[in-house]
Parts: sequence; C-alpha cells; structure tokens
Amino acid sequence: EQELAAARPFNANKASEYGDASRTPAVGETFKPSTHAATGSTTTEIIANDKVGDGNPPKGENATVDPLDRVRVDPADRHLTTNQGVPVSDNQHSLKAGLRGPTLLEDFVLREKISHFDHERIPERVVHARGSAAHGYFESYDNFSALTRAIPFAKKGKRTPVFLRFSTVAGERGSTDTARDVRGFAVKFYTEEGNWDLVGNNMPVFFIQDAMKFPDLVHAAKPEPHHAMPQAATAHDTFWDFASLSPEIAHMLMWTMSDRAIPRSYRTMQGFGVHTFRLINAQGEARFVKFHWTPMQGTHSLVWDEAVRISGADSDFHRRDLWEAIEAGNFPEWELGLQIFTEEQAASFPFDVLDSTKLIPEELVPLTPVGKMVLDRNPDNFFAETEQVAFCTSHVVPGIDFSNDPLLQGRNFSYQDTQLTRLGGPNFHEIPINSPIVQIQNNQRDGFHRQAINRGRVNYEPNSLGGGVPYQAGPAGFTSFPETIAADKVRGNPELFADHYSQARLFWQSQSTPEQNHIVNAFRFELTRVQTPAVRERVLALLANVDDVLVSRVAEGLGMDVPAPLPLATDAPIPTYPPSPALSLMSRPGVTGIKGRRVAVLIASGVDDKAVKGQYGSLLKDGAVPRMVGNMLGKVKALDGDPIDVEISVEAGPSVMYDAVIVPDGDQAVATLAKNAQVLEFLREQYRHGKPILVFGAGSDLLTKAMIPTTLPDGSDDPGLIMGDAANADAAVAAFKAALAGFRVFARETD
Ligand code: HDE
Repeated sequence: EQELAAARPFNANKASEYGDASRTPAVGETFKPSTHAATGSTTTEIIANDKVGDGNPPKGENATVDPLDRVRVDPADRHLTTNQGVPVSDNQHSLKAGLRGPTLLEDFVLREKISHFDHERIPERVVHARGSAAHGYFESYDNFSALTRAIPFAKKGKRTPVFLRFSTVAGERGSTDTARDVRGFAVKFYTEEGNWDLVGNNMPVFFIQDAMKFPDLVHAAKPEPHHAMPQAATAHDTFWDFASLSPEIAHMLMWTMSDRAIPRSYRTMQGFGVHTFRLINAQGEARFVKFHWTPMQGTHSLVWDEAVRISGADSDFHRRDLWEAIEAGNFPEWELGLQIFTEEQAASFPFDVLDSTKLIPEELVPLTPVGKMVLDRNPDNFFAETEQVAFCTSHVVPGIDFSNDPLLQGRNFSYQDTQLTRLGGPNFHEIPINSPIVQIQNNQRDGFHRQAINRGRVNYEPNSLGGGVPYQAGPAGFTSFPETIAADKVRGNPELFADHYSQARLFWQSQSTPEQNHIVNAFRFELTRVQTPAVRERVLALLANVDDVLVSRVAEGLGMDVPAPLPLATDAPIPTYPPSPALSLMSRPGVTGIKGRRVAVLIASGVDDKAVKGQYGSLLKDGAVPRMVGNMLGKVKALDGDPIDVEISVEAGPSVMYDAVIVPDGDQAVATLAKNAQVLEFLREQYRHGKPILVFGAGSDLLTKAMIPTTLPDGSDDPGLIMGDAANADAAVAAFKAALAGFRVFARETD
C-alpha cells in the first residue's frame, strides 16, 4: 500500500486531491477532518499557513483553521499567472495591432482579467446585507448530555469552532453601521456531527407571528420602491403604515424604538435564538429551550444623536470596533444561557411559546448558563468568509430540534432557498466557510460549481456495487422529535397569539427612566419623519393599548391628541406581568470593567505630560483604548520639553468616536485648544452624550469656554464630571475609571 502511494503522481499544491487524502476510505473508515472535498485552485499556490494574523489559535486547536488552510492563498514569491496558470509577461498593456492600433480580441489575458472583474459581485442578502463576522469557539461549562445529545454540550471544557456574523437588517451592503435597526446575531457551530446554525437577533422577539407576512414586513421597511429612499431607516411612511395595521408588532416596536436598536458595539449586545427550540437527549427525552447570549462586556448602547453623527464620522463604526478589539487581543465573550422548560410548563404560561412576538420573562424561567463563546480571530478575506457564509435555520444537529413556531417553520424553507440565488446554486455547502469539519458523504451530485470529485460508479443508496456505502446512520443520526399531531389542516393562529399588547407593556414598564425617555424620543423622531397624519394617528392608537403615559408623551411630542385605542383582537382577559428588571440594559453592566472603552486625551503644546502619560499608561493597563487627540497630527511639546505624538486630530476622530475624555493641565495647551471650535464642540458632545470627563487644573477653563454645566440639571453633583489636581490625581483617575465602567451619565440629558 505504501509503495503504491509513493508511486502515485503527487502535486504538493493539490495534496488533498492526489496525496494520501485521495485514497478511497475502507468501509467504515472515516476521513480526517482536513481531507474532504478539495477546493484549491489549480493555478495558485496553496501555502499551508500555521499562523494567519495575530490572535490565531495554533493549528489543531481550532478545527476551522485546518480545513480552511487547504484554500488559503498567500502572495507567493513568483510571477503572475492567468487563471489557467500561464505566466503573464505584461500586466500593464493590452495586445494591440500596432502601438496606436485597436486592441485585439485575441488578447485572452486581458479578456480573462476584465471578465473576471465584471463578475466579482454577487447579489447582496435581501435582508441583513450589511454584516461583519469573526471566528472563535464555544466552550461548554459541563457535560449537559442529560439535556441534549448535541455534541457541543457533551463534556466540560469541550470547544467547538464557531463563525459569528453580526448584521443590520434593512440597510444595503454599504450602509451605515449605526442605523436604528435590529442586529443579526448568527452563529455557525462546526460540530463533529455537522454544522448547527443558530440564526438569531439582538432582540428576543420579532415583528410578526407567521412567515406569510415576512415579505410584506420587509417591503414596508426597506427603501420605498419608487425612489429608493430612505436607506437603512424605518423612519418613513411605508414602515409605519404597515406597523399601524399589524398590531402584533407592538412588542417588537418597543424593542426597536429602545436603545437596543443602536448598540454601542456588537460586543455589547445580547443575542437571542428568538424561537422556542427543542433539546433532545440520547434517551429521546425532549425539553423546550430558548437560547440567550449575554455579553461579558455588558449591554451598552449609543444615544440617538450620537448614532446619527457616527454615521457621518465612521459608517464602519461597529465593523471597525469588532475588528480592532480582536486584533488587539481583547477577545469579546458571551455566555450562553438556556431557558429550559417542559411542554406542561409551556401549557401553563399566559402566552403561547410558539409565538415569536412573546418572550419568557427570566423571572418565570431563569437562565441556565451552559457555556461561553469567545471570538478570537478575524477573517482573512471579507468576501470569501463574511459574504459567502450561508446561515440556515434548517441546519441543526442531533440533539437540537425545531418547535412548530410558524415563523421558524417558514424560515426553515427561506434560508436554504435564498442561498441558491445568492451563492449561485446547490453546492454552496462546498464553499470553504460553509463546509462542515466532517466529511460529507451522500449521493447528491453535480450542479453549478461542483468542487468534490466523487469517485466510483455508485451514486445511489441502497447499493451493493459500492459495498453498501455510505449507509444510513439509523438511531445514531438526526432523529426528529416524534410529536403526536392530530389536527385539521387550517390557516389561522392559536388563540393566545391574539394578545398583542401585554408584553409590549411589560417591556415598557421594565425600563429605567432614561431608557423610557429614549423610547419616547425614538417614536417622536420616527413619526415626525412620517408624512401622512393618518398613519401617525394610527400608531398612536396602537400605543394607546400599550401604556397611557407612553402614548401621551409621544402624542405630546407630535403636537397631537391621544386618539381612541385600536380595537383589541381578543375578548379574553389580558395577562398582566410584574416588571422584569432583566429586560433593562442597565441590569447587565458586564464583568470586564473598562476593557475596550475608548478614551480621548486632548493634548496641545505645553500640556502637563507627566500626568498625561501616567493616565494614558494606567488606562492601557486596565485594557482601555486611550488616544492622544490634538488639533492636528504631528508632535506637541510637553511642559518638560519632551515631544508627544498626536495620534488623531479632532477633525478625523470627533467626539462620538470615544467613550470618555481627559482634559489635562497646562496653561498654554489649554489656551491653544480653547481657540479651536472643534475642540469645544468635542467637549460639548462628550457632555451631552453622557460621557465621563476627567479634568485637571487649567483644563477647567476649557469646560467653562465650552459652557459645560458643573452640576446636573437638578442641581446635584455630576458623577461623570471629575475635577482633579496634582494632589488628588490618583483618586480622580479612580473615580473616572469607575464612571467609565458605569458607561454614561444619563441624568445630564436635556435633549
Ligand atoms: Fe431572517 N432571513 N428571516 N430572521 N435572518 C435572512 O437569509 C427570513 C428572522 C436573520 O448573517 C435571509 O441568508 C424569513 C428572524 C439573520 O447571513 C432570508 C423570516 C430572525 C440573518 C431570511 C425571517 C432572523 C437573516 C437573507 C420570517 C431572528 C442574517 C439572507 C419567517 C431570530 C444571517 C439569508 C447572516 C437572513 C428570511 C425572520 C435573523 C431571506 C422568511 C425571526 C441574523 O432567508
């Protein structure tokens, strides 16, 4: 056998096709993860890369590294070639009939290059087009096999590679990151029993109850079809027209008008599977489950005015934040918590667990923590990975099963279907980022862009000519929960779906005062943009069923009277809930303190460098990201004569790019900064957006110039405005760090 193998033709660049890996496995033998369908190009050198970028786990530790290595291409020290491997002698000039003559059709080098370029784009996702992703792993806290036979939960410390794509929903591929919108939170687990996609959002409920309504919802939310405006925004008539005529949307509206829709970072968002799923153990016992991802970095959001300004300053704000955090080794982490409940419990709830406009209050079914997810590696190539990744809710593994949620059932069709157009055919599972880490074995064949070279004459099952392989896995394979169903074939909804408002009210009543203020402001903003008064009025009529205070505050903001409430869809008694503190962003401050928070240190010549350098270093030590910000790039001369590099100017890195600011001492520096209107604006915005401000000595003159109040609107002390001097520098920095960990001082808001 060894002699035979040595005698075979061997091409190191195509090892997976001609090397050992190409041997037909004996019956019952499984391929090693790295040996499945080769997708390497014949014309480019594939160089196995042990370390791709900082933060990349060593080979073998993260299984996705191995399979992807077979297709990674790094620039090699050799000449250019065509896609057929032909050396290219001249990459500057096309082939012409004479130097001043026409270009020849014969020029296959030019034609190939231009033609490939012409076809570089694929259709963007119809929703969730704008996204950013990263690799990482999920680590199980324990052996949870009593709950589920899903392999990621099989033992304590077990790591399963994941790829997570975050997204906005409504905007196009190049739209801004900080739009007011839901965020996608889609996780692909590469397990030893196939890929499991948990395709969730950063909000635990959804707009509609039945997949039938999804195209209408999306049409209404997307830019209006006649003029294609507005981009990445629901603040227009068609969305609110649809919303006001679909009362089941009430609960989700509360979430999308809340701060959840403008996260500070992908790293500071919760994620939810939304639907009820089933967990099944090896004994076939099933329980219902809801999936929750909780960020260790805390749940934090922007304020609306800030989100709007960020769109202008850096429309890649969230993409950049995620990328930079991972490059810096500040790996974001989430804990996976499960709400586990039985069918009997579900029957006792005052809502239907198949209704995706309802959540299960954590006070009713608490979260069971089962593991953590760490994102520790940026993709090598945006298109190959982030763009081509295909998440499908129908991708489940043994141990995970669906519920009958009519939204989920519809999704199970949609995701597979949409990839056929987006990725050009039925072989999208062979695209490296989508292929499982286990060998694919079946008799599906051919189709556009087929990569696998299936050998042998047998492409059917059962067979005897191929030795009977591959064969059915039987009970070891995926088995659906054998639910008993005896029912009429109907179109309609279960009764409890008709309660549209009780949980919208629960959400509103569970929010802190600043969060409630932001919800009122968001409704006011969006409805002010709506041009049709009747639509505004109908939204108010909907809100009148949610909460009296809410509707009257929104109506006041629009200069309207509160109309009669919309008629209810049910006569049944409406459930009431005690407030659920877990629904407030404030309830999850996180455990990583100031790690990853961005702090601007304003500098100019004459700055008190000793203090500045000390504070800079101490922030760095705690994992924060300080930046020396000045009037313009270059060096500034410090008090002791040493030069300090300005890292970014106030113009290129305006206030909204930072979570806090330090204004140092130094008469001359303060005088220089005070002459710059952008610096004053910088400080005013830091203040207005509730950000901690640490001021030393003469720096307080800058605050006076910027007309920043020294107390809160109610006259009390501002915990985020910290005045330090040389004598109490340490205490001041400690107070500043505490304020930074607390994130924002919303009591300042007067907008
Ligand atoms: Fe999606 N959704 N969706 N959705 N969705 C898509 O699939 C769809 C829904 C979600 O990063 C599409 O590959 C229907 C709920 C995320 O690639 C499409 C319905 C939730 C992503 C599709 C829903 C989501 C998508 C577009 C109602 C949260 C991005 C491109 C029945 C639990 C995944 C694609 C990524 C993407 C259909 C409702 C989340 C068209 C029909 C509820 C995170 O198939």
